[in-house]
Amino acid sequence: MSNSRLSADSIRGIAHEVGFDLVRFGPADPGEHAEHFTKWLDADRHGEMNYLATNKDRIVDPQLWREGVRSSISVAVDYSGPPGELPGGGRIARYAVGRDYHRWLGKRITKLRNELEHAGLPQGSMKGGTDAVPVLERALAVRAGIGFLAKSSMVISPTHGPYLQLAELLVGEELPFDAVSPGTCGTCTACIDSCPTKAIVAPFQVDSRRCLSYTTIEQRGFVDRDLREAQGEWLFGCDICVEVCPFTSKSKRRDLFGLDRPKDLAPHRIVETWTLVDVLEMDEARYDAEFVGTAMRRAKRSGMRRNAATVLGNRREESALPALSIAMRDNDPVVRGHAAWAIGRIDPKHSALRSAMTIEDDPRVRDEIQFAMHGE
Ligand code: B12
Ligand code: SF4
Ligand code: SF4
Repeated sequence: MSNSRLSADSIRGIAHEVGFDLVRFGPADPGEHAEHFTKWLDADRHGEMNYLATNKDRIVDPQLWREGVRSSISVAVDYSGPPGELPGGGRIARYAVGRDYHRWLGKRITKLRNELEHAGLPQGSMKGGTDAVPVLERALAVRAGIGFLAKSSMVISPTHGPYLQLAELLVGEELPFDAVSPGTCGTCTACIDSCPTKAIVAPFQVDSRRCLSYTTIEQRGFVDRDLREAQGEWLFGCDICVEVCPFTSKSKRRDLFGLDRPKDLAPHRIVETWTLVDVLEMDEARYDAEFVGTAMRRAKRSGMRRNAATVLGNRREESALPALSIAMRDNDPVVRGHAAWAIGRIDPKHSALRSAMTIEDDPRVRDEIQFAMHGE
């Protein structure tokens, strides 16, 4: 290793100490993955995530993000654990059940950066983060040997499985790159076959516009009607392509080994105590007070209430009809429209639909009410 007083083993030791389960070194650029990414953008598979297209140049060329970076210290935390389920129904993807990982994982990356500076790496040459960074984190992780790229497009570690949150610190040092990870999907297609919306359109390729992780989190406004039933129980995100993966049960996951879950991953009180009706009914003040510090804030209040209505409809939850009827008079047309859809699934002849039709003036909501009552 050039330009550094630190050995590769010391860097690894510091990163493990800071709290990363996997630490590998690889190139600081995405290599051939850059082309896959630009093709994906060209096919509009990013939907409304315009920040990906806007940052395209920096994403494919990390030198534009921080000049002089040569290596990536790619790290991962195993976030496996029990499914996130609200009492009475509604599922939250595992990555979002605890504190917002952008915060706690971001803090670990900052700590790693500070510790490495303290140990001798020049601070100015480092740039890092997690998720909300203009880098292809999966590409860097694969190139560093954290895991292999699977058909679901998840990076899977043969030892720790797919429940990995990725982060990275790009540095100006020439670190000794690790070997690429062993492991392959072989002939398995379980994730492709099980995806409820057929979002994995080809091996390694996800069309966000169909992925529940996009429609329930990133997408604003109305969700296409033909994707709502497939949303099933999912209130926020989706874990199906990971749950069905054979590497999930084969791996040394934290939960299978009875290891302590870090407190950051402990389920938030919303996940432990709220019902779907609570989510549907929450006002702005309650949303602000309770959702602060959770990754679920990404969906915004409107998105969470929309999702709650959809799941209540999928559950055909008759006891939710009074709350859904009140939601038909909400200020938010997205909530009104999805509440109408949900009522239609439970009781298409319900009086709330007829009375809402007499006063509704938003054409999209009128269309939803019409569909709820008559299926057309
Ligand atoms: C946008 C985004 C999404 C989008 C699009 C995902 C996608 N697969 O395209 C949506 C909202 C759908 C999403 C969903 C999820 N995401 Co996401 N997401 C991101 C984000 C912000 C950018 C990724 C991106 O640019 N996607 C565009 C595609 C083209 O790139 P990619 O996802 O890296 O996929 C690679 C391969 O697909 C390959 N490829 C593409 N086409 C082809 C074709 C061929 C032939 C080949 C060989 C390869 C290939 O090239 C890509 C680059 O390496 C990253 C964070 C980051 N900064 O990287 C997190 C990230 C990828 N997401 C993550 C997670 C955890 C999830 C979810 C599990 C969350 C959930 N439970 O709800 C789901 C999983 C869905 C899935 N099967 O991918 C983790 C991945 C962890 C891991 N072990 O892989 C990341 C790294 C965040 C993090 N810091 O932990 N996500
Ligand atoms: S997260 Fe769910 S919807 Fe998205 S690709 Fe995986 S199984 Fe399909
Ligand atoms: S379910 Fe099968 S095809 Fe999909 S990622 Fe896992 S091993 Fe690969």
